[in-house]
Amino acid sequence: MDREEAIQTVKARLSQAGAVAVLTGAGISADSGVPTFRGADGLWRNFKAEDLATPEAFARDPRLVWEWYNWRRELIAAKSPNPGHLALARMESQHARFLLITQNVDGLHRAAGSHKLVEIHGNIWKVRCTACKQVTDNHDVPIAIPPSCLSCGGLLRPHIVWFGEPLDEPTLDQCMGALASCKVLLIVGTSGLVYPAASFAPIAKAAGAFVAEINLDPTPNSQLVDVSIQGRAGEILPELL
Ligand code: BV8
Ligand code: ZN
Repeated sequence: MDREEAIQTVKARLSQAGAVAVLTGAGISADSGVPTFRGADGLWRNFKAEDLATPEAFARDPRLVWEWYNWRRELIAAKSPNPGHLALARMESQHARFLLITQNVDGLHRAAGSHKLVEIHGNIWKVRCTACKQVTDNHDVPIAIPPSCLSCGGLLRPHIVWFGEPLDEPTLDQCMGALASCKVLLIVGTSGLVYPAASFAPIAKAAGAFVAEINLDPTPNSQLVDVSIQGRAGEILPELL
Protein backbone atom coordinates (compact mmCIF):
# COMPACT_ATOMS: atom_id res chain seq x y z
CA MET A 1 0.00 0.00 0.00
CA ASP A 2 1.21 3.53 -0.63
CA ARG A 3 2.22 5.93 2.15
CA GLU A 4 -1.12 7.75 2.29
CA GLU A 5 -3.08 4.48 2.56
CA ALA A 6 -0.67 3.24 5.23
CA ILE A 7 -1.17 6.43 7.27
CA GLN A 8 -4.96 6.13 6.98
CA THR A 9 -4.81 2.47 8.05
CA VAL A 10 -2.72 3.25 11.13
CA LYS A 11 -4.93 6.25 12.01
CA ALA A 12 -8.03 4.03 11.86
CA ARG A 13 -6.41 1.41 14.08
CA LEU A 14 -5.30 4.07 16.58
CA SER A 15 -8.80 5.61 16.71
CA GLN A 16 -10.19 2.27 17.93
CA ALA A 17 -7.31 1.40 20.27
CA GLY A 18 -7.94 1.71 24.02
CA ALA A 19 -4.36 0.67 24.72
CA VAL A 20 -1.38 1.94 22.69
CA ALA A 21 2.37 1.39 23.10
CA VAL A 22 5.14 3.20 21.25
CA LEU A 23 8.85 2.27 21.02
CA THR A 24 11.22 4.99 19.84
CA GLY A 25 14.89 5.02 18.92
CA ALA A 26 17.46 7.57 17.80
CA GLY A 27 15.58 8.21 14.54
CA ILE A 28 12.91 10.29 16.28
CA SER A 29 15.59 12.67 17.57
CA ALA A 30 17.31 12.90 14.18
CA ASP A 31 14.75 15.54 13.20
CA SER A 32 15.95 17.59 16.19
CA GLY A 33 19.51 17.45 14.89
CA VAL A 34 20.73 14.72 17.29
CA PRO A 35 22.95 12.30 15.32
CA THR A 36 21.75 8.68 15.26
CA PHE A 37 24.03 5.83 16.24
CA ARG A 38 24.26 3.94 13.00
CA GLY A 39 23.13 6.39 10.35
CA ALA A 40 25.24 8.22 7.77
CA ASP A 41 26.22 10.88 10.33
CA GLY A 42 26.38 8.02 12.82
CA LEU A 43 27.34 9.04 16.32
CA TRP A 44 29.19 5.75 16.68
CA ARG A 45 31.04 5.95 13.40
CA ASN A 46 33.20 8.65 14.94
CA PHE A 47 33.33 7.04 18.38
CA LYS A 48 33.34 3.23 18.42
CA ALA A 49 30.50 2.39 20.81
CA GLU A 50 32.10 -0.86 21.93
CA ASP A 51 35.02 1.25 23.18
CA LEU A 52 32.86 3.71 25.06
CA ALA A 53 29.35 2.58 26.09
CA THR A 54 30.54 -0.31 28.30
CA PRO A 55 31.42 -0.69 32.01
CA GLU A 56 34.83 -2.05 30.98
CA ALA A 57 35.61 1.11 28.99
CA PHE A 58 34.58 3.25 31.94
CA ALA A 59 36.71 1.23 34.37
CA ARG A 60 39.67 1.47 31.98
CA ASP A 61 39.37 5.16 31.11
CA PRO A 62 36.60 7.14 32.85
CA ARG A 63 37.96 10.42 31.45
CA LEU A 64 37.62 9.25 27.82
CA VAL A 65 34.09 7.98 28.41
CA TRP A 66 33.16 11.24 30.14
CA GLU A 67 34.64 13.23 27.25
CA TRP A 68 32.31 11.38 24.86
CA TYR A 69 29.27 11.91 27.11
CA ASN A 70 30.17 15.55 27.68
CA TRP A 71 30.36 16.01 23.89
CA ARG A 72 26.87 14.48 23.56
CA ARG A 73 25.49 16.55 26.47
CA GLU A 74 26.80 19.77 24.87
CA LEU A 75 25.26 18.75 21.55
CA ILE A 76 21.89 17.70 22.98
CA ALA A 77 21.63 20.75 25.31
CA ALA A 78 21.25 22.91 22.18
CA LYS A 79 18.47 20.76 20.67
CA SER A 80 14.71 20.86 21.22
CA PRO A 81 11.84 18.44 20.70
CA ASN A 82 10.56 18.20 17.11
CA PRO A 83 6.97 17.67 15.83
CA GLY A 84 7.48 13.90 16.20
CA HIS A 85 8.16 14.18 19.95
CA LEU A 86 5.29 16.68 20.34
CA ALA A 87 2.85 14.43 18.47
CA LEU A 88 3.60 11.51 20.83
CA ALA A 89 3.15 13.80 23.86
CA ARG A 90 -0.31 14.72 22.53
CA MET A 91 -1.14 11.11 21.59
CA GLU A 92 -0.75 9.96 25.22
CA SER A 93 -3.97 11.73 26.31
CA GLN A 94 -6.00 10.24 23.43
CA HIS A 95 -5.92 6.68 24.78
CA ALA A 96 -7.14 5.19 28.06
CA ARG A 97 -3.87 3.25 28.30
CA PHE A 98 -0.66 4.51 26.75
CA LEU A 99 3.07 3.87 27.28
CA LEU A 100 5.95 5.48 25.42
CA ILE A 101 9.06 3.29 25.64
CA THR A 102 12.20 5.04 24.49
CA GLN A 103 15.74 3.77 23.93
CA ASN A 104 16.90 7.38 23.68
CA VAL A 105 18.82 8.95 26.54
CA ASP A 106 18.49 12.56 25.27
CA GLY A 107 15.47 13.52 27.41
CA LEU A 108 13.62 15.09 24.44
CA HIS A 109 10.39 13.11 25.02
CA ARG A 110 10.23 14.46 28.57
CA ALA A 111 10.99 17.96 27.29
CA ALA A 112 8.11 17.56 24.77
CA GLY A 113 5.68 16.91 27.64
CA SER A 114 5.42 13.10 27.62
CA HIS A 115 4.56 11.74 31.07
CA LYS A 116 3.65 8.09 30.43
CA LEU A 117 7.23 7.41 29.44
CA VAL A 118 9.96 4.90 30.32
CA GLU A 119 13.58 5.64 29.37
CA ILE A 120 14.81 2.05 29.21
CA HIS A 121 18.45 2.95 28.52
CA GLY A 122 18.56 5.74 31.11
CA ASN A 123 18.98 9.47 30.73
CA ILE A 124 22.06 11.50 29.78
CA TRP A 125 21.04 14.25 32.25
CA LYS A 126 21.23 11.88 35.23
CA VAL A 127 24.41 10.71 36.96
CA ARG A 128 24.94 7.82 39.40
CA CYS A 129 27.62 7.58 42.06
CA THR A 130 29.76 4.46 41.61
CA ALA A 131 30.30 4.43 45.38
CA CYS A 132 27.04 5.34 47.15
CA LYS A 133 24.84 4.61 44.07
CA GLN A 134 22.89 7.85 44.53
CA VAL A 135 21.20 9.01 41.28
CA THR A 136 20.97 12.78 40.76
CA ASP A 137 20.06 15.17 37.96
CA ASN A 138 23.06 16.96 36.47
CA HIS A 139 22.72 19.51 33.69
CA ASP A 140 26.26 20.97 33.93
CA VAL A 141 27.53 21.77 30.44
CA PRO A 142 30.42 21.20 30.40
CA ILE A 143 30.47 18.72 33.28
CA ALA A 144 33.64 18.57 35.41
CA ILE A 145 35.71 15.59 34.21
CA PRO A 146 35.77 13.27 36.09
CA PRO A 147 32.74 14.42 38.17
CA SER A 148 32.55 13.47 41.84
CA CYS A 149 29.61 12.80 44.14
CA LEU A 150 28.56 15.76 46.32
CA SER A 151 27.59 13.36 49.12
CA CYS A 152 30.54 10.97 49.32
CA GLY A 153 33.13 12.21 46.83
CA GLY A 154 32.84 9.01 44.79
CA LEU A 155 33.30 8.90 40.99
CA LEU A 156 30.06 9.67 39.12
CA ARG A 157 29.03 7.77 35.97
CA PRO A 158 26.27 8.49 33.47
CA HIS A 159 22.97 6.94 34.64
CA ILE A 160 22.77 5.10 31.36
CA VAL A 161 22.49 1.34 30.59
CA TRP A 162 25.71 0.29 28.83
CA PHE A 163 26.24 -2.80 26.70
CA GLY A 164 26.44 -5.88 28.88
CA GLU A 165 24.48 -4.17 31.67
CA PRO A 166 20.98 -5.33 32.60
CA LEU A 167 17.99 -3.03 32.19
CA ASP A 168 16.06 -1.97 35.30
CA GLU A 169 13.82 -4.95 36.13
CA PRO A 170 10.64 -3.05 37.14
CA THR A 171 10.96 -0.89 34.00
CA LEU A 172 11.24 -4.00 31.84
CA ASP A 173 8.19 -5.51 33.56
CA GLN A 174 6.25 -2.32 32.82
CA CYS A 175 7.24 -2.63 29.14
CA MET A 176 6.21 -6.31 29.00
CA GLY A 177 2.83 -5.41 30.51
CA ALA A 178 2.23 -2.73 27.89
CA LEU A 179 3.36 -5.00 25.03
CA ALA A 180 1.06 -7.79 26.20
CA SER A 181 -2.02 -5.56 26.41
CA CYS A 182 -1.63 -2.95 23.68
CA LYS A 183 -3.96 -3.01 20.63
CA VAL A 184 -1.46 -0.99 18.58
CA LEU A 185 2.34 -0.81 18.86
CA LEU A 186 4.17 1.92 16.92
CA ILE A 187 7.91 1.33 16.32
CA VAL A 188 9.52 4.65 15.46
CA GLY A 189 13.08 5.42 14.34
CA THR A 190 14.94 2.37 15.60
CA SER A 191 17.25 0.07 13.66
CA GLY A 192 15.94 -2.88 15.70
CA LEU A 193 19.44 -4.17 16.47
CA VAL A 194 19.77 -3.66 20.22
CA TYR A 195 18.24 -6.12 22.68
CA PRO A 196 16.02 -6.45 24.60
CA ALA A 197 14.21 -3.54 22.81
CA ALA A 198 14.65 -5.38 19.50
CA SER A 199 12.39 -8.16 20.81
CA PHE A 200 9.48 -5.81 21.65
CA ALA A 201 7.86 -5.88 18.18
CA PRO A 202 7.71 -9.70 17.96
CA ILE A 203 6.43 -9.86 21.57
CA ALA A 204 3.58 -7.41 20.84
CA LYS A 205 2.78 -9.14 17.53
CA ALA A 206 2.59 -12.53 19.26
CA ALA A 207 0.21 -10.99 21.83
CA GLY A 208 -2.12 -9.91 19.02
CA ALA A 209 -1.23 -6.23 18.60
CA PHE A 210 -1.38 -4.36 15.29
CA VAL A 211 2.24 -3.28 14.76
CA ALA A 212 3.26 -0.35 12.55
CA GLU A 213 6.81 0.80 11.84
CA ILE A 214 7.89 4.35 10.93
CA ASN A 215 11.44 4.52 9.59
CA LEU A 216 13.48 5.99 6.75
CA ASP A 217 14.78 2.52 5.85
CA PRO A 218 13.70 -1.12 6.14
CA THR A 219 14.81 -2.83 9.39
CA PRO A 220 14.78 -6.41 10.75
CA ASN A 221 11.28 -5.55 12.08
CA SER A 222 9.95 -4.60 8.63
CA GLN A 223 8.89 -8.05 7.53
CA LEU A 224 7.00 -8.85 10.72
CA VAL A 225 5.05 -5.57 11.15
CA ASP A 226 1.53 -5.11 9.75
CA VAL A 227 2.32 -1.75 8.17
CA SER A 228 5.67 -0.13 7.42
CA ILE A 229 5.64 3.62 6.67
CA GLN A 230 8.82 4.90 5.06
CA GLY A 231 9.38 8.52 6.06
CA ARG A 232 10.62 10.95 8.68
CA ALA A 233 9.11 10.55 12.15
CA GLY A 234 8.82 14.33 12.46
CA GLU A 235 6.51 14.39 9.41
CA ILE A 236 4.58 11.12 9.79
CA LEU A 237 3.68 11.17 13.51
CA PRO A 238 1.74 14.46 13.40
CA GLU A 239 -0.31 12.98 10.51
CA LEU A 240 -1.35 10.08 12.76
CA LEU A 241 -3.04 12.29 15.36
C1 BV8 B 1 21.66 -6.75 28.14
C2 BV8 B 1 23.54 3.47 25.91
C3 BV8 B 1 21.92 -8.60 29.54
C4 BV8 B 1 24.64 4.10 25.19
C5 BV8 B 1 22.54 1.75 24.66
C6 BV8 B 1 23.90 -10.87 20.49
C7 BV8 B 1 22.55 -11.13 20.28
C8 BV8 B 1 21.57 -10.52 21.08
C9 BV8 B 1 21.94 -9.62 22.08
C10 BV8 B 1 23.28 -9.37 22.26
C11 BV8 B 1 24.25 -9.97 21.49
N1 BV8 B 1 25.45 -9.52 21.89
C12 BV8 B 1 25.27 -8.64 22.91
C13 BV8 B 1 23.96 -8.56 23.15
C14 BV8 B 1 23.31 -7.77 24.17
C15 BV8 B 1 23.33 -6.29 23.79
C16 BV8 B 1 22.90 -6.08 22.37
O1 BV8 B 1 21.72 -6.08 22.06
N2 BV8 B 1 23.89 -5.84 21.47
C17 BV8 B 1 23.53 -5.63 20.08
C18 BV8 B 1 24.42 -4.52 19.49
C19 BV8 B 1 23.69 -6.95 19.32
N3 BV8 B 1 22.37 -5.66 24.66
C20 BV8 B 1 22.77 -5.29 25.90
O2 BV8 B 1 23.90 -5.39 26.30
C21 BV8 B 1 21.67 -4.77 26.80
N4 BV8 B 1 21.78 -5.43 28.05
O3 BV8 B 1 21.39 -7.47 27.21
O4 BV8 B 1 21.91 -7.19 29.39
C22 BV8 B 1 22.20 -8.85 30.95
C23 BV8 B 1 21.20 -9.44 31.74
C24 BV8 B 1 21.49 -9.71 33.06
C25 BV8 B 1 22.73 -9.39 33.61
C26 BV8 B 1 23.71 -8.78 32.81
C27 BV8 B 1 23.43 -8.49 31.46
C28 BV8 B 1 21.84 -3.27 27.01
C29 BV8 B 1 21.49 -2.56 25.74
C30 BV8 B 1 21.54 -1.06 26.00
C31 BV8 B 1 22.81 -0.53 25.42
N5 BV8 B 1 22.84 0.91 25.59
N6 BV8 B 1 22.61 3.04 24.90
C32 BV8 B 1 24.26 5.54 25.01
O5 BV8 B 1 23.21 5.83 24.39
O6 BV8 B 1 25.05 6.37 25.49
S1 BV8 B 1 21.99 1.21 23.16
C33 BV8 B 1 22.05 2.43 21.99
O7 BV8 B 1 21.47 1.83 20.81
C34 BV8 B 1 21.18 3.66 22.24
O8 BV8 B 1 20.48 3.64 23.47
C35 BV8 B 1 20.16 3.59 21.10
O9 BV8 B 1 18.95 4.09 21.47
C36 BV8 B 1 20.11 2.13 20.89
C37 BV8 B 1 19.45 1.58 19.68
O10 BV8 B 1 19.86 2.32 18.56
P1 BV8 B 1 18.68 3.05 17.76
O11 BV8 B 1 17.93 3.91 18.72
O12 BV8 B 1 17.90 2.04 17.00
O13 BV8 B 1 19.48 4.01 16.81
P2 BV8 B 1 20.18 3.62 15.44
O14 BV8 B 1 21.10 4.75 15.08
O15 BV8 B 1 20.72 2.22 15.51
O16 BV8 B 1 18.98 3.60 14.39
C38 BV8 B 1 18.32 4.80 14.05
C39 BV8 B 1 17.16 4.38 13.17
O17 BV8 B 1 16.38 5.54 12.90
C40 BV8 B 1 17.58 3.81 11.84
O18 BV8 B 1 16.79 2.68 11.56
C41 BV8 B 1 17.28 4.95 10.84
O19 BV8 B 1 16.87 4.44 9.59
C42 BV8 B 1 16.13 5.62 11.51
N7 BV8 B 1 15.98 7.05 11.23
C43 BV8 B 1 16.96 7.98 11.05
N8 BV8 B 1 16.39 9.19 10.88
C44 BV8 B 1 15.05 9.03 10.96
C45 BV8 B 1 14.78 7.67 11.18
N9 BV8 B 1 13.53 7.18 11.29
C46 BV8 B 1 12.52 8.06 11.19
N10 BV8 B 1 12.69 9.38 10.98
C47 BV8 B 1 13.94 9.90 10.86
N11 BV8 B 1 14.10 11.22 10.64
ZN1 ZN C 1 28.38 9.03 46.36
